Amino acid sequence: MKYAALLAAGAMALAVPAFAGGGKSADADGNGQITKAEFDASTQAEWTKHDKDGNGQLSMAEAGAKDPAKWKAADTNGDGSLSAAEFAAKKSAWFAKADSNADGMISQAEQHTAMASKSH
Ligand SMILES: [Ca+2]
Ligand SMILES: [Ca+2]
Ligand SMILES: [Ca+2]
Repeated sequence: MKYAALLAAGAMALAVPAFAGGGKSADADGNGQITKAEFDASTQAEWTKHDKDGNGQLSMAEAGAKDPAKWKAADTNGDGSLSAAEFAAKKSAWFAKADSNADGMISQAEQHTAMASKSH
């Protein structure tokens, strides 16, 4: 009986995710620079993740958006939800703004600056 309990405990330990600090980071190769390709891939993944009903449109509720004004600005065709293209356009604008030295990559410093200046 004791053995079974130990095995069960072992199995539970294995079930705990092994990776710590699991990244939402777009820096897929972990070199400290986010290229536009990495950024686009991450944007796509993020959009897909948020589109919970899979209807190809991201509603404000699905995205958990807190700022209706910003949402409306991104919703360029004004239908109340963001298509993948609208979402990508909004993200691309952020990328261009964050890439302050315009080398096509977001360094950690640039990322930090962009996050810090982001108002909620
Ligand atoms: Ca949706
Ligand atoms: Ca729209
Ligand atoms: Ca840069």
